[in-house]
Amino acid sequence: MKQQGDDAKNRQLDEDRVPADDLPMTTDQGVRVDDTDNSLRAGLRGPTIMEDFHFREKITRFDHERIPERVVHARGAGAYGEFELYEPLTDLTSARFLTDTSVRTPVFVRFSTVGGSRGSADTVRDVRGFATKFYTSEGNFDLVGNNFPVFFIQDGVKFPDFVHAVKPEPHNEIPQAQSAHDTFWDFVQLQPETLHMVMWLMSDRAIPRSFRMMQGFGVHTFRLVNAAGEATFVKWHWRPKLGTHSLVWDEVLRIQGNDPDFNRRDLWEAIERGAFPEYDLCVQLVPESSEHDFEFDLLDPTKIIPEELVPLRPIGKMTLNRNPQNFFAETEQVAFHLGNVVPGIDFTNDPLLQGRLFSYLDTQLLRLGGPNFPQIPINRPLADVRNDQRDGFHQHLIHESRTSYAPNSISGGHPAATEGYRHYQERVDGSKIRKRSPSFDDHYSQATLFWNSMSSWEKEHIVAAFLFELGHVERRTIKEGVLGHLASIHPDLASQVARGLGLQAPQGPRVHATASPALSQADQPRSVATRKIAILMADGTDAGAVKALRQRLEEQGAICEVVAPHEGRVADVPVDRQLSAVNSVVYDAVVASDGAVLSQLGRATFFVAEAFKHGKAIGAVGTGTLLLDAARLPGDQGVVKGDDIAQPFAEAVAAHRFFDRDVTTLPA
Ligand code: HDD
Repeated sequence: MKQQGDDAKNRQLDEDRVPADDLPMTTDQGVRVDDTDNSLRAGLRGPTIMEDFHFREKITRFDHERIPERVVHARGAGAYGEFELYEPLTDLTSARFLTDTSVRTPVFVRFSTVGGSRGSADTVRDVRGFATKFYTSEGNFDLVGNNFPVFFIQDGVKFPDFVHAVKPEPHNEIPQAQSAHDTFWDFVQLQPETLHMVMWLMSDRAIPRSFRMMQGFGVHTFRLVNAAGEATFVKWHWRPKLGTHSLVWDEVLRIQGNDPDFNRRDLWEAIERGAFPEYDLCVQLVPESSEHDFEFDLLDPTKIIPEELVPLRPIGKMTLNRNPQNFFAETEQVAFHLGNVVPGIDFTNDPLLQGRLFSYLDTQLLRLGGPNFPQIPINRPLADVRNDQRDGFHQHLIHESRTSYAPNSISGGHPAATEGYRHYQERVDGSKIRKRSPSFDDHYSQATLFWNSMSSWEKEHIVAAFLFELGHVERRTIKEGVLGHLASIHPDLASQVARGLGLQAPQGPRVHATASPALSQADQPRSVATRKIAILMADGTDAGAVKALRQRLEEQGAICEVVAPHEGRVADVPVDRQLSAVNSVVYDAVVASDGAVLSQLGRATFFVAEAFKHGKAIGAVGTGTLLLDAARLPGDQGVVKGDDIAQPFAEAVAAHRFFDRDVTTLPA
């Protein structure tokens, strides 16, 4: 079966869609309902009567609306799209969607935070899930990754411990969606395999500007297997076309109140506008013969293969081009499973990967109420499903065959496919032991590599993050334990954190100076496209200048919103947001187009000063410079003023942030 774009999945979903209509209401049994506002009662002021089947059905359905939220990754947002292949990978894999460039494979992606409940804020310091379901013609392939390339632990058996430590503490369920508390840092100090991932968590990667500006990683080493049965190790990478960009911590704290749905809304609005998020799928390939050529173990999920050692090869592009129509039916009920692979893709013995192979199917059985969840529209493969598995809760199909066993001589049955999935024939030989390989022992070298690879502003942000987090830890012994590990990562990191905590950094061993420049976010693709710009206006603004600027920015794909002290219009320009209803934190950049009125308003000067503090591009046209003066900006890096600022301002916005500004004099 060949699929053209996501049409095939669309057509399949069409069969299950219930469009809005204004036909008369019925019960679930199809009986028309004449009144849904009043329960059946004995007399006008009498008790409700049991035989009111409509009341009973309506309330029962309401009582059962919730399913268990995911144990982790409870909060998420999804989108449909398609994957197209750049070049056939026939020498590496037999997977059809990776060998035929004429096939466009439908996908569904769910992005998520990890620690928070379903209703928690989007912009917390956390890992982001990046899970992709490829509906290939050979069955579903799920790439269940994160936006960090490593993980906290090396063995699946530690996952409940880790999750219990980072989740709210069990006695009072505080704090929500935060790692800044004793149990998380206690786990870190006692389990140093977490340290590399903790460095990522303390970096700006943990507060992405957008799901559209975030990398994704399969984390583990997987295998590609070609038609001849030959295997190659592979690491999966998603690279966003818009570059990898982050928010800043102070901004994040304010966004949580201003717009808890910040990342979810951003994804939704971009797709509604037709600004479809795009990601390259890249692979790092290692021949089986080179398995032991590295200083780390390829099976250790707390290690990356630095791009400088094994370059990334882009093999295809994913475009997200359609929003779901029903959050529950699609985004909540989607069930990912690391074990969903197609011929040509296989696993390795990474003990974390192996643990995950058990957990995902197990969790879906509870969350989705039984073994028939693959029949739910969002989970249903496009490939035909034929087997003798039957019955169970919520079976939707009526299997007509009189036999549900194989082999059978009565009604055909399902013969084994000649070209079915064949597991890679890896030779395995060993004694049963509960022990980790010594090749998993080094917990510091790559944490140091990460630190060494950061620019100076990224290092400052990491130190500030450690201080925020450890500043929320009550027990001094835990802080000291963490400091001990930081000293083994880098003396500069340890001493700066120790100073802030008023503690002494212990002496660590000598650390290496190797860096991997690809890990830094300092040099990213730049684009003004989809960046959100606030244009501050007030009565008296030169509307002509604003319109001209807006047109030039929008031609390049920017999204401009007019923010003014009141709703309605300023001159003949419609106001999008009222100044008291928004804050600078939900924008990427600000243009001041009036100073006469706005410089008298504390809210307006704060708007500009705050945007400056968060490193954002600031523009001024006309009397807008007066507003900048009133905001007392302590510098002019990324500040563009003049009559024709469109081009230089667009370039400043595309630069994302100006982190080298000295903002120490601005209020915290
Ligand atoms: Fe997991 C959900 C990613 C380790 C057990 N995981 C889940 C999701 C993502 C990841 C993106 C959300 C999927 C969705 O949107 O529905 N998990 C990872 C990555 C890991 C990882 C990249 C390490 C490399 N996970 C991991 C381990 C275990 C689990 C070691 C258990 C042994 N993960 C689960 C789960 C979840 C889950 C409990 C919760 C909800 C779900 O599966 O569907 O089974």
